[in-house]
Amino acid sequence: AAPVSMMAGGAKKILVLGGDGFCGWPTAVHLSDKGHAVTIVDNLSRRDIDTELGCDSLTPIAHPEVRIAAWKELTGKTIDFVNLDVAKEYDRLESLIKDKRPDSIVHFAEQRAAPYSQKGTKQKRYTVDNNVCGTHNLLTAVVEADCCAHIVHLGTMGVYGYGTSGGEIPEGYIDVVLPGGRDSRILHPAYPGSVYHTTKCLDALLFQFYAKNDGVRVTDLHQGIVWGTNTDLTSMDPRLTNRFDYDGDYGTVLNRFLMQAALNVPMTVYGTGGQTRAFIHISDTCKCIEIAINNPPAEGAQPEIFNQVAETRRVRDIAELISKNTGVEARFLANPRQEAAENELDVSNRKFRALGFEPTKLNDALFEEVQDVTQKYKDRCIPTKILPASFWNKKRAQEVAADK
Ligand code: NAD
Ligand code: USQ
Repeated sequence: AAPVSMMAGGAKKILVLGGDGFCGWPTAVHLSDKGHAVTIVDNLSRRDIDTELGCDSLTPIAHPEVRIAAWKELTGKTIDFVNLDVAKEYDRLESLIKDKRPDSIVHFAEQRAAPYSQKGTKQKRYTVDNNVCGTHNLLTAVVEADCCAHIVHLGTMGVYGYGTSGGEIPEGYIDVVLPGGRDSRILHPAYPGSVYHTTKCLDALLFQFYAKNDGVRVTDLHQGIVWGTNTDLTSMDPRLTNRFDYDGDYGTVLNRFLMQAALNVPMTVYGTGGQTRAFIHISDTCKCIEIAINNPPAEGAQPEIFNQVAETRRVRDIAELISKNTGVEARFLANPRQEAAENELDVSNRKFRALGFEPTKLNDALFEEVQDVTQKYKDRCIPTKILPASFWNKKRAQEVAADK
Protein backbone atom coordinates (compact mmCIF):
# COMPACT_ATOMS: atom_id res chain seq x y z
CA ALA A 1 0.00 0.00 0.00
CA ALA A 2 1.16 3.52 -0.70
CA PRO A 3 1.98 5.58 2.41
CA VAL A 4 -0.88 7.71 3.65
CA SER A 5 0.32 11.21 4.29
CA MET A 6 -1.90 13.56 6.27
CA MET A 7 -0.11 16.58 4.88
CA ALA A 8 -1.20 18.79 2.04
CA GLY A 9 0.42 19.71 -1.26
CA GLY A 10 3.06 16.98 -1.59
CA ALA A 11 4.56 17.83 1.81
CA LYS A 12 5.83 14.76 3.61
CA LYS A 13 6.52 13.68 7.15
CA ILE A 14 10.22 12.93 7.26
CA LEU A 15 12.47 11.52 9.97
CA VAL A 16 16.12 12.51 9.59
CA LEU A 17 18.19 10.00 11.56
CA GLY A 18 21.59 11.57 12.26
CA GLY A 19 20.17 15.03 11.60
CA ASP A 20 22.66 16.73 13.93
CA GLY A 21 25.64 15.74 11.76
CA PHE A 22 27.62 17.35 8.96
CA CYS A 23 25.31 16.13 6.16
CA GLY A 24 22.19 15.66 8.31
CA TRP A 25 21.76 19.20 9.63
CA PRO A 26 21.88 21.03 6.26
CA THR A 27 19.58 18.34 4.82
CA ALA A 28 17.09 18.73 7.68
CA VAL A 29 16.81 22.51 7.14
CA HIS A 30 16.69 22.05 3.35
CA LEU A 31 13.73 19.65 3.67
CA SER A 32 12.01 21.87 6.23
CA ASP A 33 12.48 24.84 3.89
CA LYS A 34 10.69 22.85 1.15
CA GLY A 35 7.65 22.53 3.43
CA HIS A 36 8.16 19.02 4.77
CA ALA A 37 7.51 18.19 8.44
CA VAL A 38 10.96 17.20 9.69
CA THR A 39 11.90 15.36 12.86
CA ILE A 40 15.59 15.00 13.65
CA VAL A 41 16.55 11.81 15.51
CA ASP A 42 20.11 11.82 16.86
CA ASN A 43 21.87 10.53 19.99
CA LEU A 44 24.61 13.21 19.67
CA SER A 45 27.27 10.48 19.58
CA ARG A 46 29.33 12.51 17.11
CA ARG A 47 29.65 15.29 19.69
CA ASP A 48 30.71 12.67 22.27
CA ILE A 49 33.38 11.37 19.89
CA ASP A 50 34.75 14.93 19.64
CA THR A 51 35.23 14.79 23.40
CA GLU A 52 36.85 11.34 23.16
CA LEU A 53 39.29 12.61 20.52
CA GLY A 54 40.02 15.87 22.36
CA CYS A 55 38.93 17.78 19.29
CA ASP A 56 35.94 19.81 18.14
CA SER A 57 34.25 21.12 15.02
CA LEU A 58 36.33 24.03 13.74
CA THR A 59 33.11 26.02 13.48
CA PRO A 60 31.32 26.59 16.79
CA ILE A 61 28.07 24.61 16.53
CA ALA A 62 24.98 25.31 18.58
CA HIS A 63 23.08 22.55 20.39
CA PRO A 64 20.18 20.98 18.46
CA GLU A 65 17.58 22.79 20.59
CA VAL A 66 19.26 26.15 19.91
CA ARG A 67 19.56 25.37 16.20
CA ILE A 68 15.90 24.50 15.78
CA ALA A 69 14.74 27.45 17.90
CA ALA A 70 16.81 29.76 15.65
CA TRP A 71 15.33 28.08 12.56
CA LYS A 72 11.82 28.70 13.93
CA GLU A 73 12.63 32.32 14.78
CA LEU A 74 14.04 32.99 11.28
CA THR A 75 11.54 31.09 9.14
CA GLY A 76 8.50 30.28 11.28
CA LYS A 77 9.07 26.60 10.47
CA THR A 78 9.20 23.85 13.07
CA ILE A 79 11.74 21.03 13.23
CA ASP A 80 11.29 18.46 16.01
CA PHE A 81 14.21 16.80 17.77
CA VAL A 82 14.29 13.39 19.48
CA ASN A 83 17.44 12.27 21.31
CA LEU A 84 17.47 8.54 20.61
CA ASP A 85 20.09 5.86 19.91
CA VAL A 86 18.94 4.03 16.79
CA ALA A 87 21.29 1.11 17.47
CA LYS A 88 20.47 0.64 21.16
CA GLU A 89 16.95 1.90 21.83
CA TYR A 90 14.88 -0.33 19.59
CA ASP A 91 11.57 0.00 21.46
CA ARG A 92 11.70 3.79 21.42
CA LEU A 93 12.52 3.74 17.71
CA GLU A 94 9.58 1.47 16.89
CA SER A 95 7.23 3.62 19.01
CA LEU A 96 8.46 6.78 17.32
CA ILE A 97 7.79 5.31 13.87
CA LYS A 98 4.35 4.07 14.97
CA ASP A 99 3.57 7.47 16.41
CA LYS A 100 4.85 9.69 13.59
CA ARG A 101 4.04 7.39 10.65
CA PRO A 102 6.64 9.08 8.44
CA ASP A 103 6.47 8.98 4.64
CA SER A 104 10.27 8.97 4.36
CA ILE A 105 13.14 8.21 6.71
CA VAL A 106 16.56 9.56 5.79
CA HIS A 107 19.24 7.45 7.48
CA PHE A 108 22.53 9.25 8.19
CA ALA A 109 22.92 7.85 11.73
CA GLU A 110 26.16 5.89 11.48
CA GLN A 111 29.79 6.21 12.53
CA ARG A 112 31.17 7.51 9.27
CA ALA A 113 34.93 7.99 9.56
CA ALA A 114 37.12 5.28 8.00
CA PRO A 115 40.22 6.26 10.06
CA TYR A 116 38.24 6.24 13.32
CA SER A 117 36.91 2.78 12.41
CA GLN A 118 40.51 1.54 12.11
CA LYS A 119 41.81 3.24 15.25
CA GLY A 120 41.65 0.26 17.62
CA THR A 121 39.49 -2.65 18.70
CA LYS A 122 37.09 -0.40 20.64
CA GLN A 123 36.41 1.77 17.60
CA LYS A 124 36.23 -1.19 15.19
CA ARG A 125 33.65 -2.96 17.34
CA TYR A 126 31.68 0.21 17.99
CA THR A 127 31.49 1.00 14.26
CA VAL A 128 30.13 -2.47 13.41
CA ASP A 129 27.72 -2.60 16.36
CA ASN A 130 26.44 0.92 15.83
CA ASN A 131 26.09 0.88 12.05
CA VAL A 132 24.84 -2.63 11.40
CA CYS A 133 22.49 -2.77 14.44
CA GLY A 134 21.17 0.72 13.70
CA THR A 135 20.31 -0.15 10.10
CA HIS A 136 18.76 -3.47 11.07
CA ASN A 137 16.73 -1.87 13.88
CA LEU A 138 15.37 0.67 11.44
CA LEU A 139 14.32 -1.96 8.90
CA THR A 140 12.63 -4.21 11.43
CA ALA A 141 10.93 -1.24 13.13
CA VAL A 142 9.47 -0.07 9.81
CA VAL A 143 8.09 -3.56 9.19
CA GLU A 144 6.71 -3.95 12.75
CA ALA A 145 5.08 -0.51 12.63
CA ASP A 146 3.32 -1.35 9.31
CA CYS A 147 4.43 2.02 8.22
CA CYS A 148 5.48 1.81 4.50
CA ALA A 149 8.02 4.60 4.96
CA HIS A 150 10.55 4.94 2.17
CA ILE A 151 14.07 4.61 3.63
CA VAL A 152 16.73 6.81 2.03
CA HIS A 153 20.12 5.61 3.25
CA LEU A 154 23.46 7.34 2.91
CA GLY A 155 25.87 4.75 1.62
CA THR A 156 29.29 5.26 0.12
CA MET A 157 31.24 4.98 -3.13
CA GLY A 158 33.72 2.95 -1.08
CA VAL A 159 31.53 -0.17 -1.34
CA TYR A 160 32.74 -0.61 -4.93
CA GLY A 161 36.47 -0.60 -4.15
CA TYR A 162 37.41 2.53 -6.16
CA GLY A 163 37.73 1.42 -9.76
CA THR A 164 38.81 -2.20 -9.26
CA SER A 165 36.65 -3.27 -12.23
CA GLY A 166 38.63 -1.12 -14.67
CA GLY A 167 35.54 0.40 -16.33
CA GLU A 168 32.72 2.80 -15.49
CA ILE A 169 31.14 1.96 -12.14
CA PRO A 170 27.40 1.42 -12.70
CA GLU A 171 24.71 2.43 -10.20
CA GLY A 172 24.65 -0.45 -7.76
CA TYR A 173 23.97 -3.47 -9.94
CA ILE A 174 25.70 -5.46 -12.64
CA ASP A 175 24.27 -7.90 -15.17
CA VAL A 176 25.98 -11.27 -15.06
CA VAL A 177 25.57 -14.76 -16.44
CA LEU A 178 25.52 -17.19 -13.52
CA PRO A 179 27.25 -20.59 -13.69
CA GLY A 180 24.73 -22.69 -15.62
CA GLY A 181 23.96 -19.86 -18.02
CA ARG A 182 21.12 -17.98 -16.31
CA ASP A 183 21.12 -14.16 -16.66
CA SER A 184 21.01 -12.28 -13.37
CA ARG A 185 21.19 -8.75 -12.04
CA ILE A 186 23.25 -8.70 -8.84
CA LEU A 187 24.68 -6.12 -6.47
CA HIS A 188 28.07 -4.89 -7.70
CA PRO A 189 30.72 -6.94 -5.87
CA ALA A 190 31.62 -5.36 -2.54
CA TYR A 191 35.28 -4.52 -1.99
CA PRO A 192 35.48 -2.29 1.10
CA GLY A 193 38.70 -0.65 2.29
CA SER A 194 37.97 -0.10 6.00
CA VAL A 195 35.79 -1.44 8.81
CA TYR A 196 33.54 1.57 8.25
CA HIS A 197 33.15 0.90 4.52
CA THR A 198 32.49 -2.78 5.33
CA THR A 199 29.46 -1.79 7.43
CA LYS A 200 27.98 -0.07 4.37
CA CYS A 201 28.35 -3.31 2.38
CA LEU A 202 26.57 -5.19 5.19
CA ASP A 203 23.83 -2.53 5.16
CA ALA A 204 23.34 -3.20 1.43
CA LEU A 205 22.63 -6.89 2.09
CA LEU A 206 20.14 -6.00 4.82
CA PHE A 207 18.35 -3.66 2.41
CA GLN A 208 18.25 -6.35 -0.27
CA PHE A 209 16.75 -8.87 2.14
CA TYR A 210 14.10 -6.56 3.65
CA ALA A 211 13.05 -5.28 0.20
CA LYS A 212 12.61 -8.86 -1.03
CA ASN A 213 11.07 -10.30 2.12
CA ASP A 214 8.89 -7.47 3.43
CA GLY A 215 8.56 -5.10 0.49
CA VAL A 216 10.39 -2.30 2.30
CA ARG A 217 11.14 0.52 -0.12
CA VAL A 218 14.80 1.54 0.10
CA THR A 219 17.00 3.95 -1.79
CA ASP A 220 20.73 3.55 -1.11
CA LEU A 221 22.81 6.58 -2.08
CA HIS A 222 26.42 5.71 -2.82
CA GLN A 223 27.85 9.08 -1.98
CA GLY A 224 31.35 10.40 -2.67
CA ILE A 225 33.41 12.57 -0.31
CA VAL A 226 31.42 15.61 0.77
CA TRP A 227 33.14 18.98 0.88
CA GLY A 228 32.15 22.56 1.76
CA THR A 229 30.73 23.82 5.03
CA ASN A 230 27.55 25.80 4.86
CA THR A 231 24.61 25.93 2.48
CA ASP A 232 22.63 29.12 1.78
CA LEU A 233 20.28 28.12 4.60
CA THR A 234 22.85 27.28 7.30
CA SER A 235 24.62 30.57 6.43
CA MET A 236 21.54 32.55 7.48
CA ASP A 237 22.55 32.82 11.14
CA PRO A 238 25.59 31.77 13.24
CA ARG A 239 23.31 29.54 15.31
CA LEU A 240 22.62 27.48 12.16
CA THR A 241 26.30 27.00 11.30
CA ASN A 242 27.25 23.52 10.13
CA ARG A 243 30.04 21.45 11.68
CA PHE A 244 33.49 21.36 10.05
CA ASP A 245 35.87 18.49 10.77
CA TYR A 246 39.56 18.98 10.14
CA ASP A 247 41.28 16.39 12.34
CA GLY A 248 43.09 13.29 11.04
CA ASP A 249 40.17 11.00 11.83
CA TYR A 250 37.04 12.90 10.75
CA GLY A 251 38.37 15.62 8.44
CA THR A 252 37.94 14.61 4.79
CA VAL A 253 40.60 15.31 2.23
CA LEU A 254 39.40 18.39 0.35
CA ASN A 255 38.16 20.22 3.42
CA ARG A 256 41.40 19.33 5.22
CA PHE A 257 43.54 20.71 2.39
CA LEU A 258 41.54 23.94 2.21
CA MET A 259 41.82 24.37 5.96
CA GLN A 260 45.57 23.60 5.94
CA ALA A 261 46.03 26.18 3.17
CA ALA A 262 44.13 28.76 5.23
CA LEU A 263 46.44 28.04 8.17
CA ASN A 264 49.48 28.18 5.87
CA VAL A 265 50.66 24.69 6.84
CA PRO A 266 51.69 22.08 4.21
CA MET A 267 48.90 19.94 2.81
CA THR A 268 48.99 16.33 4.07
CA VAL A 269 49.01 14.19 0.91
CA TYR A 270 49.13 10.48 1.82
CA GLY A 271 51.46 8.31 -0.25
CA THR A 272 51.83 9.48 -3.85
CA GLY A 273 48.45 11.23 -3.84
CA GLY A 274 47.52 8.98 -6.77
CA GLN A 275 44.23 7.95 -5.11
CA THR A 276 41.26 9.01 -7.26
CA ARG A 277 38.03 9.63 -5.37
CA ALA A 278 34.53 10.95 -6.05
CA PHE A 279 33.40 14.31 -4.62
CA ILE A 280 30.17 16.20 -4.01
CA HIS A 281 29.46 19.60 -2.48
CA ILE A 282 27.31 19.72 0.66
CA SER A 283 24.59 21.77 -1.13
CA ASP A 284 24.32 19.02 -3.75
CA THR A 285 24.01 16.39 -1.00
CA CYS A 286 20.82 18.14 0.16
CA LYS A 287 19.44 18.43 -3.38
CA CYS A 288 20.12 14.78 -4.21
CA ILE A 289 18.39 13.59 -1.05
CA GLU A 290 15.35 15.67 -1.94
CA ILE A 291 15.32 14.08 -5.43
CA ALA A 292 15.61 10.60 -3.88
CA ILE A 293 12.71 11.31 -1.50
CA ASN A 294 10.55 12.45 -4.42
CA ASN A 295 11.30 9.30 -6.45
CA PRO A 296 10.77 6.25 -4.24
CA PRO A 297 11.01 2.76 -5.72
CA ALA A 298 7.87 0.66 -5.99
CA GLU A 299 6.98 -1.67 -3.15
CA GLY A 300 8.60 -5.08 -3.79
CA ALA A 301 11.27 -3.58 -6.07
CA GLN A 302 14.98 -4.16 -5.48
CA PRO A 303 16.57 -1.31 -3.50
CA GLU A 304 17.09 1.70 -5.76
CA ILE A 305 20.77 2.67 -5.91
CA PHE A 306 22.12 6.01 -7.07
CA ASN A 307 25.74 7.14 -7.26
CA GLN A 308 25.61 10.48 -5.46
CA VAL A 309 28.71 12.12 -6.95
CA ALA A 310 29.50 15.26 -8.90
CA GLU A 311 32.97 14.42 -10.25
CA THR A 312 36.13 12.42 -9.60
CA ARG A 313 39.58 13.86 -8.83
CA ARG A 314 43.01 12.59 -7.91
CA VAL A 315 44.23 13.63 -4.45
CA ARG A 316 47.53 15.12 -5.70
CA ASP A 317 45.65 17.09 -8.41
CA ILE A 318 43.46 18.64 -5.72
CA ALA A 319 46.58 19.57 -3.73
CA GLU A 320 48.11 21.10 -6.86
CA LEU A 321 44.94 23.10 -7.60
CA ILE A 322 44.85 24.51 -4.07
CA SER A 323 48.60 25.13 -4.13
CA LYS A 324 48.23 27.19 -7.32
CA ASN A 325 45.56 29.35 -5.68
CA THR A 326 47.20 29.77 -2.30
CA GLY A 327 50.95 29.13 -2.66
CA VAL A 328 50.80 26.49 0.09
CA GLU A 329 52.95 23.42 -0.65
CA ALA A 330 51.96 19.77 -0.47
CA ARG A 331 53.81 17.46 1.95
CA PHE A 332 53.85 13.81 0.88
CA LEU A 333 53.51 11.61 4.00
CA ALA A 334 53.80 7.85 4.36
CA ASN A 335 50.24 6.59 3.88
CA PRO A 336 48.55 5.57 7.17
CA ARG A 337 45.97 3.63 5.10
CA GLN A 338 46.08 0.26 3.37
CA GLU A 339 44.85 1.34 -0.07
CA ALA A 340 45.97 1.33 -3.71
CA ALA A 341 48.64 3.99 -4.23
CA GLU A 342 47.20 4.89 -7.64
CA ASN A 343 43.76 4.17 -9.10
CA GLU A 344 41.48 5.32 -11.87
CA LEU A 345 37.81 5.99 -11.09
CA ASP A 346 35.05 6.44 -13.61
CA VAL A 347 31.56 6.65 -12.10
CA SER A 348 28.10 6.83 -13.61
CA ASN A 349 25.70 9.35 -12.08
CA ARG A 350 23.22 9.13 -14.95
CA LYS A 351 20.19 8.30 -12.79
CA PHE A 352 20.41 11.49 -10.73
CA ARG A 353 21.19 13.54 -13.84
CA ALA A 354 18.11 12.11 -15.56
CA LEU A 355 16.08 13.36 -12.58
CA GLY A 356 17.42 16.91 -12.97
CA PHE A 357 20.59 16.92 -10.82
CA GLU A 358 23.13 19.41 -12.14
CA PRO A 359 26.38 18.73 -10.30
CA THR A 360 28.36 21.57 -8.78
CA LYS A 361 32.02 21.07 -9.71
CA LEU A 362 35.02 22.08 -7.59
CA ASN A 363 35.37 25.81 -8.11
CA ASP A 364 37.12 28.82 -6.67
CA ALA A 365 33.96 30.50 -5.38
CA LEU A 366 33.13 27.48 -3.26
CA PHE A 367 36.76 27.13 -2.17
CA GLU A 368 36.45 30.70 -0.90
CA GLU A 369 33.43 29.79 1.22
CA VAL A 370 35.48 27.13 3.04
CA GLN A 371 38.52 29.38 3.26
CA ASP A 372 36.42 32.23 4.72
CA VAL A 373 35.14 29.82 7.36
CA THR A 374 38.59 28.43 8.14
CA GLN A 375 40.16 31.91 8.28
CA LYS A 376 37.41 33.06 10.62
CA TYR A 377 37.80 30.15 13.02
CA LYS A 378 41.45 29.16 12.58
CA ASP A 379 42.23 30.09 16.20
CA ARG A 380 39.99 27.19 17.25
CA CYS A 381 42.24 24.71 15.41
CA ILE A 382 44.31 22.37 17.60
CA PRO A 383 47.44 21.92 15.42
CA THR A 384 48.36 18.55 16.98
CA LYS A 385 45.08 17.11 15.64
CA ILE A 386 45.97 17.74 11.99
CA LEU A 387 48.36 14.84 11.34
CA PRO A 388 46.90 11.32 10.88
CA ALA A 389 46.30 9.52 14.17
CA SER A 390 44.85 6.18 13.02
CA PHE A 391 46.61 3.45 11.03
CA TRP A 392 45.11 0.63 8.97
CA ASN A 393 47.51 -2.00 10.35
CA LYS A 394 50.78 -2.35 12.25
CA LYS A 395 52.90 -2.13 9.10
CA ARG A 396 51.34 1.21 8.15
CA ALA A 397 51.86 2.53 11.69
CA GLN A 398 55.55 1.61 11.54
CA GLU A 399 55.98 3.23 8.11
CA VAL A 400 54.41 6.47 9.30
CA ALA A 401 56.55 6.47 12.47
CA ALA A 402 59.69 5.93 10.35
CA ASP A 403 58.70 8.83 8.05
CA LYS A 404 58.54 11.42 10.85
P1 NAD B 1 28.37 12.81 11.04
O1 NAD B 1 29.16 11.94 11.94
O2 NAD B 1 28.68 14.26 11.01
O3 NAD B 1 26.81 12.63 11.32
C1 NAD B 1 26.23 11.40 11.72
C2 NAD B 1 25.20 11.71 12.78
O4 NAD B 1 24.57 10.50 13.18
C3 NAD B 1 25.81 12.34 14.03
O5 NAD B 1 25.12 13.51 14.40
C4 NAD B 1 25.70 11.25 15.09
O6 NAD B 1 25.53 11.78 16.39
C5 NAD B 1 24.48 10.47 14.61
N1 NAD B 1 24.47 9.06 15.01
C6 NAD B 1 25.45 8.13 14.85
N2 NAD B 1 25.08 6.95 15.37
C7 NAD B 1 23.81 7.13 15.86
C8 NAD B 1 22.89 6.28 16.54
N3 NAD B 1 23.19 5.02 16.84
N4 NAD B 1 21.68 6.79 16.89
C9 NAD B 1 21.37 8.07 16.61
N5 NAD B 1 22.21 8.93 16.01
C10 NAD B 1 23.42 8.46 15.63
O7 NAD B 1 28.53 12.18 9.56
P2 NAD B 1 28.15 12.84 8.15
O8 NAD B 1 29.39 13.31 7.50
O9 NAD B 1 27.01 13.76 8.29
O10 NAD B 1 27.68 11.54 7.38
C11 NAD B 1 26.31 11.16 7.40
C12 NAD B 1 26.11 9.88 6.59
O11 NAD B 1 26.53 10.11 5.25
C13 NAD B 1 26.93 8.72 7.13
O12 NAD B 1 26.16 7.55 7.13
C14 NAD B 1 28.07 8.60 6.16
O13 NAD B 1 28.47 7.28 6.04
C15 NAD B 1 27.47 9.13 4.87
N6 NAD B 1 28.49 9.75 4.00
C16 NAD B 1 29.22 10.84 4.44
C17 NAD B 1 30.19 11.38 3.60
C18 NAD B 1 31.05 12.55 4.02
O14 NAD B 1 32.01 12.89 3.27
N7 NAD B 1 30.79 13.19 5.14
C19 NAD B 1 30.39 10.83 2.32
C20 NAD B 1 29.64 9.72 1.93
C21 NAD B 1 28.67 9.19 2.78
N1 USQ C 1 43.83 11.62 2.15
C1 USQ C 1 45.04 12.30 2.01
N2 USQ C 1 45.34 13.25 2.93
C2 USQ C 1 44.50 13.57 3.97
C3 USQ C 1 43.28 12.88 4.10
C4 USQ C 1 42.99 11.90 3.18
O1 USQ C 1 45.81 12.07 1.08
O2 USQ C 1 44.85 14.44 4.77
C5 USQ C 1 43.46 10.60 1.15
C6 USQ C 1 43.15 9.24 1.76
O3 USQ C 1 44.32 8.45 1.86
C7 USQ C 1 42.12 8.69 0.77
C8 USQ C 1 41.42 9.92 0.22
O4 USQ C 1 42.27 11.03 0.54
O5 USQ C 1 42.77 8.04 -0.29
C9 USQ C 1 40.04 10.16 0.79
O6 USQ C 1 40.09 10.20 2.21
P1 USQ C 1 38.93 10.94 3.04
O7 USQ C 1 39.27 10.89 4.47
O8 USQ C 1 38.67 12.27 2.43
O9 USQ C 1 37.64 10.05 2.69
P2 USQ C 1 37.21 8.58 3.14
O10 USQ C 1 38.06 8.03 4.20
O11 USQ C 1 37.09 7.79 1.89
O12 USQ C 1 35.78 8.81 3.75
C10 USQ C 1 34.90 9.88 3.40
C11 USQ C 1 33.82 9.96 4.47
C12 USQ C 1 33.01 8.66 4.44
C13 USQ C 1 32.47 8.42 3.05
C14 USQ C 1 33.59 8.42 2.01
C15 USQ C 1 33.06 8.44 0.59
O13 USQ C 1 34.38 10.16 5.76
O14 USQ C 1 31.92 8.77 5.36
O15 USQ C 1 31.81 7.19 2.98
O16 USQ C 1 34.33 9.67 2.14
S1 USQ C 1 34.07 7.58 -0.53
O17 USQ C 1 35.47 7.96 -0.29
O18 USQ C 1 33.68 7.93 -1.86
O19 USQ C 1 33.91 6.17 -0.26
